[in-house]
Amino acid sequence: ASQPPAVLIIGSGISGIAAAQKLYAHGFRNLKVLEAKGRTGGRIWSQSYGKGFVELGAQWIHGPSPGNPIYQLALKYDLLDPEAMTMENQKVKVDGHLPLFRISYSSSGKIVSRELVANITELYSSWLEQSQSVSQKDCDPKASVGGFLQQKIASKEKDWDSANKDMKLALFKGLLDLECCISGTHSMNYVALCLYGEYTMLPGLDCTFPGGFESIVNQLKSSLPNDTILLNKTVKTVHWNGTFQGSDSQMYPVQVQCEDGETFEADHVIVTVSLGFLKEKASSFLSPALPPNKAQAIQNVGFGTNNKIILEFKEPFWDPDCKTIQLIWEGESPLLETKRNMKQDWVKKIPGFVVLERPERIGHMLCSFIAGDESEYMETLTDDEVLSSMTALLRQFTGNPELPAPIHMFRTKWHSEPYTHGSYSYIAVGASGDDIDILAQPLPNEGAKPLQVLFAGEATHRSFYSTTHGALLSGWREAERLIGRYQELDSLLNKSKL
Ligand code: 6YU
Repeated sequence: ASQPPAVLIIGSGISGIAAAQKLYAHGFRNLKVLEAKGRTGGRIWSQSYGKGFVELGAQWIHGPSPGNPIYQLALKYDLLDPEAMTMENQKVKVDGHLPLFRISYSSSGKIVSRELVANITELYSSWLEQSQSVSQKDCDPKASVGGFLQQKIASKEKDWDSANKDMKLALFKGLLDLECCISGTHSMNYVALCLYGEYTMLPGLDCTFPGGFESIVNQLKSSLPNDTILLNKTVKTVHWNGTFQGSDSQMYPVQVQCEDGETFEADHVIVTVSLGFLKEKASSFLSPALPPNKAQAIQNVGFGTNNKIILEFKEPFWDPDCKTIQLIWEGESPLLETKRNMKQDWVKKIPGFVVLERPERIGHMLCSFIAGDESEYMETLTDDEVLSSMTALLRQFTGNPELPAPIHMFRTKWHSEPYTHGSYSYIAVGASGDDIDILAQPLPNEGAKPLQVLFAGEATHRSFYSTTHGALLSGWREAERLIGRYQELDSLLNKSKL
């Protein structure tokens, strides 16, 4: 009897686990997942705290509706709160519109008029929507989303009277900084305008997992035998297009070499490491090296940093119905190039805070996001330095020098995480949507031993890149590629028997 194919999956994020779960369900029994870290989940990382969880990575199901497989699985496994499961919730069309911040403070410690904030947010959202529907045909490939929005702002600026012109510009700057967090980039000037519409937004009001985002990873994992996933197994090099003898004396085209010296032979390897890791290590990670078009696509597609700084307060200083707090830096403008003194000014990139849900379980928490170079600079500071900057920031904006300091802080360092090296991907100026498809192409695609190295992970999904649902679908896609290949082989075999 022929041997069952040996499949290795590198990485136990949602894409790797999803690939393993699908392959196992289709009868693939010679299966291992190699994970560099001491935990599974990758960029889904729920830290237990108090009686609940704090999300250090993915937080919301983006677009919880029938087209979202994360949502479908969460329903199947009963992982959501009842409100998140209503039809009403699933039908909300957000279309990328930013929710209006509940309260907006300026850097001089004043509350900014709600009407002004609403007008600017509305204008901004309508331009952002336009940027998502720019026709690819007439679009300058060098154009950026930031440039498009700056042009719109500049064209309106002339009509603004001097009374609140500076505040309007500062508001736009804050919204652009927020957009940097959403896109995981230093500047929206890096994000390609022509392809901005490729990212598909699903309907539904974003929701969270009461038992942590990791509960979905754990559900998928539970269908696999315990010895499938090997933790603390860092892959150094994937040797492919070779002939390697396995411990069972069979010959295999691929050998995976780990940092600890252990080797694994396989017929197929599914690589799910982040694009950030590939950007750093692609030249030594695969041998023979990647074909030039794939190496180029790895460079072209963007991958930036978005971090969280989560603060716990003994008592909330915000109202019970407050869900978000906006920070507006007076004097900042999206039309001026800012060269920051990082030490002093890194906090200026923080657009605001989200009030975390379920305070009865985790305490009174505010979560801020920070993207780009300032975010990477923040990673180099000590906890004490970050905490004291955040305390000073909140005292300045609330105008209350006595505001009690947070009692606890979590902050992420996604750029310094060696096995992620950033947060998530975006389509950078100079990249094309085809680059994402090139990232997803298996090696080799044809020949006597095809599909030796396959690629999954969020950055390989053309319309849902940067999300957990994109990552999950990419894992299933590569599993199905292998399943299809063996179904083809089986039917050929059966025909030849007739
Ligand atoms: C979402 C959200 N969300 C916030 C933050 C982050 C992300 N995302 P993994 O990296 O998980 O797995 C690879 C594994 O491989 C990993 O375990 C490694 O340790 C391992 N590995 C690496 N090298 C190895 C080696 N050599 N050997 C062995 N193992 C190795 N997504 O749906 N909702 O709210 C957020 C957020 C701070 C960091 C997010 C969110 C992104 C997801 O977390 C991410 O895509 C997936 O988890 C990745 O899974 P994976 O399996 O691919 O890799 C218009 C337009 C704009 C477009 N953007 C829209 C915005 C969407 C993004 N939203 C983000 C917002 C938040 C808050």
